[in-house]
Amino acid sequence: EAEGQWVLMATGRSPTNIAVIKYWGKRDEALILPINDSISVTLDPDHLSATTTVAVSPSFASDRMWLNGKEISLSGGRFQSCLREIRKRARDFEDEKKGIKVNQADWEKLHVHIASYNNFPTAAGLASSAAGLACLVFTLGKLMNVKEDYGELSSIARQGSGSACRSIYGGFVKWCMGKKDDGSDSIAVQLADEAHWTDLVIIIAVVSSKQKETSSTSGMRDSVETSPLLQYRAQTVVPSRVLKMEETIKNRDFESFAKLTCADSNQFHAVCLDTSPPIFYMNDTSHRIISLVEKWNHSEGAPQVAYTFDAGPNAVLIARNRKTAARLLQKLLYYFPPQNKDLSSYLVGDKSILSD
Ligand code: 2P0
Repeated sequence: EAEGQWVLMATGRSPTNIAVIKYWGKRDEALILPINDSISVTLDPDHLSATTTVAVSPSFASDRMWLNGKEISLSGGRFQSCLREIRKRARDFEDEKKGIKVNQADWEKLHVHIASYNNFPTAAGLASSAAGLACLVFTLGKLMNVKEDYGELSSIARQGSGSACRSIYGGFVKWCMGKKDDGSDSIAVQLADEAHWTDLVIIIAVVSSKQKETSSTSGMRDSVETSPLLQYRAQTVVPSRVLKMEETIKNRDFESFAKLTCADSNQFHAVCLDTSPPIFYMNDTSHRIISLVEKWNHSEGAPQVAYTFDAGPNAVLIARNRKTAARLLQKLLYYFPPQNKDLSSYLVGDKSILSD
């Protein structure tokens, strides 16, 4: 190889995360600073994850990115923020065997090529920005020999997409809204790792695979500007709910976990309705799934399944254990047989529960 024609590469994988206490509303649009804390559970990386390879070479003429094999524009401010923040923290790198040496200052001039894949159908209408941006930041950091801790990486991922900061860790994660104007304390922390509560099984029922009509970014902007309920939620409801949820997770208290998770999902969608013009993310099928779970939980005398819905109609169902998950799957397949194209089911979790 001619001198200067080397390529350095790094590959990483990040799963998506599902919020059980929702983030909805920013106090700073550019830095992506939220108006309340949020808590999420990160999925197993075998399902719903992004895999990203980043390469750097003196022969690259510009920064470029491919998503699922198709080139996409890198001109957006959010991508540029993540690239800039990682480049700022890049360190000297040397591979003596290959004779490659990159000084701190060189990273500013070198261009990157990024290839990212999602291991789930993009058409399934499931959020992918959280996994994608977390993965991009983490992998770029590895490539550029960044030594910052995970909290710092989470605050960089946050500038790509708010919810991405929570995908830096596995297990249960809290995004602390922070107090500062520069966002340096708006970071994610791990509440419990992925080995803490392994009984839980998550099933995602794809109600519609259509692209959502209102993006999260513009939806939450409208809510901040018009919803009185959002102010009440952020200032009065979420702070105490976050404390309760932290206790609940620590104690693996499913009953309390399910109550808080369902209540928070419902309040988030109430905020959407309280927005002008109102935002409808759930549809009739979503509502029927809620009724099914509520009735079942009531008839059992204690919650068996928690539901939560994000900025779309798909149901994320969290079963207390594998046995319950198998029963849930049976009910879903009975009440929502997946013959209709709009009602196909996409299952996340241990596939073997089907044969239990
Ligand atoms: C969450 N959602 O906490 C909430 C619940 C959707 C509903 O975070 O503008 O894609 O990139 O910060 O992170 C979706 O919003 O929005 C989201 P930006 P993001 O998971």
